[in-house]
Amino acid sequence: MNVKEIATTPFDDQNPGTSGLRKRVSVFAQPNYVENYLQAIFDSLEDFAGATLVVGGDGRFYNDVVIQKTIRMAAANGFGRVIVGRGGLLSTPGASHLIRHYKAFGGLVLSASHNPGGPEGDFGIKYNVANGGPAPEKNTNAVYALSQKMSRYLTVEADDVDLSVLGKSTVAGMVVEIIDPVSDYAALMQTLFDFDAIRALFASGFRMQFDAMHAVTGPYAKAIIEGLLGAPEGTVINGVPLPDFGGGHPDPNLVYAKDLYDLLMRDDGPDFGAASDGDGDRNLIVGHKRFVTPSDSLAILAANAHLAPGYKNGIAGIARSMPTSAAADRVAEAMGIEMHETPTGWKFFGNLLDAGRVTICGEESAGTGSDHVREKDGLWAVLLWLNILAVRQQSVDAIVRDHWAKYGRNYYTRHDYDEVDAEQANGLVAALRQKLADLPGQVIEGYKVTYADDFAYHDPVDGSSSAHQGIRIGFEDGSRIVVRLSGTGTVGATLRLYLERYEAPDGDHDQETQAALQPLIEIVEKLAEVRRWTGRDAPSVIT
Ligand code: VG1
Ligand code: CO
Repeated sequence: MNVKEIATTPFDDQNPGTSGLRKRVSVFAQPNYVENYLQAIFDSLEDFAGATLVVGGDGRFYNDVVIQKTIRMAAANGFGRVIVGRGGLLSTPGASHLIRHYKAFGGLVLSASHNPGGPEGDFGIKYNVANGGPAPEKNTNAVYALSQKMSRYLTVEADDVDLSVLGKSTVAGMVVEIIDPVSDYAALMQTLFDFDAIRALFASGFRMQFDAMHAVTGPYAKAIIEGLLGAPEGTVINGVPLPDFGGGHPDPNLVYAKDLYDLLMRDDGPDFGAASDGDGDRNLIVGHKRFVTPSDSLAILAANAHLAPGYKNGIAGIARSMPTSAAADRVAEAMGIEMHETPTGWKFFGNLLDAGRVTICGEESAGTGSDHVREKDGLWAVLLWLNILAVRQQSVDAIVRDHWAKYGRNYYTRHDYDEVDAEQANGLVAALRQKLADLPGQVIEGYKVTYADDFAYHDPVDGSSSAHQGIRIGFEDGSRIVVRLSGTGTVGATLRLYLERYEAPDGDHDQETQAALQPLIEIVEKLAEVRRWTGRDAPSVIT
């Protein structure tokens, strides 16, 4: 093999955040930028000669360019085989499954998830390890350190591989295998869910709308929901992945999936609505006249998972990210199983899943998943909901209300302030941190503070620690305020405020969410002084 060693300059950039490196396409398109990052990843790995690497992305602009670079560099660095999804497409959970299924050394997932795509949009690169999950912090820190002192990268001279044709070819001696992105994933889903029961549900006239947002889940949802499960054609909309996601923002929330939400709120709307994000790891669940918050969805899925064949023996435990509401905690308590609170980002669930301590995990940001892969999985959540609906023969609204009547309701909202000046955002957090020690015991607007800290996580499996994961302020009645800065934004800083209030099983479950949380919205303004620090009157996005 004719390996070329090409001189380059250090990769002068910040430490990749919550999920790999995310930047504007214009940043990735700088000379040697992608090469430096990929080489830093490869240099951080050991003993992979001849091993398999899984590569694919959400189909956004620049996906194909980076895949061709990756293939040449993987060959030069000594991989034996690269598995690529046809058209360069792989959803994040799909890639996670392939890494596990084909016992690959790892994988590269090319996506900026829910961030907009296109020449003016964002791109991203994330490395996943052999268990199928995002590289843990010790690996990402090592990649970052190496990226700061790059002096060369390795590549080979070779033509582009035709990504549209299934089958095997070789690049400088390395096997390149183009596979159907959907089939292995669809087979896995059939081992977990009762496809016959869901098929019967659709056959009975149950109506659903799935919005793939012109992102990667289109082909998956069409093959599984309309194909295997027999839902009528047209159930999946925006099902063709486009490099710019059709100009949309592939974030399945109440702002960017508003059309779907509005449809479900109509008297004649369908029974069930769902959407997924750019790379297919998030999910939005809306029943007829009932939006399900991701935190509630996690709790409800955990409480009902045993209704699906893949979980019929029950679940070992639940994990949720720290800002996610405590709704799932009540389910774990009632079931007498382990409950874990981890920092934001899926990488923190990996050890717990590998150790068999938890089966279901979730985040307030519309991510839910289980031990079937090591990423959150949008379609998996949708299929589990469908399986539960098929067995219980109740509406989404009835299931949600039953849940609240049994466990109580955690009113929950997240307020995001996008593209805030980074200095102002850091100033706000630093000032709030200063106040924490004095808060416990204080009564603010009638709410008594029981604890206030900067969340630090101690991984019970490998003993590692992660500090400064967000500010938590807890109140006597179970209410909570969380303040943290995003690790996935690409412009300035994104400030996130998370507010939660608990209402007992026999309490009032019919309040409007923002109204129910108004006292906490006022308390967080008082403590964090968001208006003063950011100059903003209102959040950019409320979910
Ligand atoms: C956000 C979410 C977090 C999620 C992460 C990646 O991170 O809050 O829960 O794990 O995105 O999701 P942050 O640091 O911006 O709050 V995905 O679907 O964009 O890979
Ligand atoms: Co995503």
